[in-house]
Amino acid sequence: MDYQFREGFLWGGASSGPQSEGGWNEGGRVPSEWDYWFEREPERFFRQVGPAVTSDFYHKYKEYIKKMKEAGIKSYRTSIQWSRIILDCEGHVNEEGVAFYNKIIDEMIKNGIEPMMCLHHFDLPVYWVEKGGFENRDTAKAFARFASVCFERFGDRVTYWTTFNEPVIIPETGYLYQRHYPAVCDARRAALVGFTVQLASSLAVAEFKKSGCKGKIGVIINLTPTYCENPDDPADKKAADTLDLIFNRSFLDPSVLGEYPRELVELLDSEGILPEVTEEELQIIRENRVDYLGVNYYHPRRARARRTPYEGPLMPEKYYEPYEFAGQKMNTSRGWEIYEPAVYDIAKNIQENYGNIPWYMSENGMGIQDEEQFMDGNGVIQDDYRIQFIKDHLKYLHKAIAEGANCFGYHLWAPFDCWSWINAYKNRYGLLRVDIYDGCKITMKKSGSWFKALSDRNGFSEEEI
Ligand code: BGP
Repeated sequence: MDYQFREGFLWGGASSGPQSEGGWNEGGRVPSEWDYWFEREPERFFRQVGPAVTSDFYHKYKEYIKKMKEAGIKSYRTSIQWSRIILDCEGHVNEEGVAFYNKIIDEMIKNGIEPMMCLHHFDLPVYWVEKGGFENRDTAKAFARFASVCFERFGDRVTYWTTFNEPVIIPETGYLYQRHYPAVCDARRAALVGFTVQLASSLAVAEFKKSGCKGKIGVIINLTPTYCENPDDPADKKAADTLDLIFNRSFLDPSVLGEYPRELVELLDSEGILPEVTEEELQIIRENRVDYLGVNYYHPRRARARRTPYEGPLMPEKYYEPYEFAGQKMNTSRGWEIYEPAVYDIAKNIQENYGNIPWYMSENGMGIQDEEQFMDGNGVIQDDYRIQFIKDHLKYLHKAIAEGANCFGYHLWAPFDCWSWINAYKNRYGLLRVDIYDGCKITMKKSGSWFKALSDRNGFSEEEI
């Protein structure tokens, strides 16, 4: 075996409640921001496919869990939808929602799959959206109460918890780039939302510590390394460092170190958008650091100093411009660069600057448009490109681990095709194909069989595919 990983390495996959379950108005669930937004602006969603059914995991969870096992998934991260568990701002618990997550957790365990549960995957219940979402500190406190209900009800069987998935996406795409609700561009509101989300995460960590649960609490951060065009040019370097502050360190530092980077505070202050915070809130963040990290990685960011003055509303673009270079490898379906060495750079950064905290790769994957073009005569998607993508990233992870990186697992996004927010089913990521026009029929792709061999043997050889 050329690339052998240690015994017990977590091979698995990730999805989320809103992207997989469907059953949007069943079992007492109340609407989330996605149901609300789709009802108002369906044209924003690819082919107007909304969140009501997604991959129908709500009804077909037994079949999905069985097929995931067949594809070598030994741990599965999904999210508990707040809108399934808590009915209103007063915090009334929906017992039918609790029963649903009890069923899926038990089914995973029965099939030898470790359940890893995340508490927020971009899915705020409407009753909090209407109260200002994460611009309102009450939303943060309510999130912590929801978290404590989950620890109490499921904490006897779930070892790995995470507060938020990609917390930076909430201010970034909802309040700057307009790809999530409320789709506004307002840096002041984005900064406030960013702080409140961090506070919510830290408050949930505090609840976990109080709960006496035996597991671990973490957060999932999308670490997107920024590479600058000319590292010897101080202006280019500064552009990259500024993006690192905004997109990575804004949640990584408070979550792991308990402190915001001084340079980030100065930057927000110089723009006049530093949120007002209390000493008590900063203390909550200081005292409630995570036990471990999930790291999502898809693509790097390329930045250099601006060649032209920036005009427009305050955005990260004020501080940089992107660049492309000859030979840049792209996943043209998704429009994302593929750059595997970043996995090694991320691992080194955690090892050297974040106390080598335990972490796992919680998302990595390749979304392909019109994937049926790769279906063979037997109905099997021949996704050699996905196998190659996984192998090429694992090689760098393997190298980092050999040098001491504290990484304990690799999760693919996603075990089965799922709904991708406004992109709906445009890009397919799964080891298992889901035919959304045929009752969500599930079939194994070539990558599913390959992943099973990878997970069984804890590694792979270079030449095999
Ligand atoms: C991550 C999210 C996932 C998933 C994935 C793939 O950022 O955590 O929810 O959607 O990206 O990206 P996309 O769905 O935009 O193609």
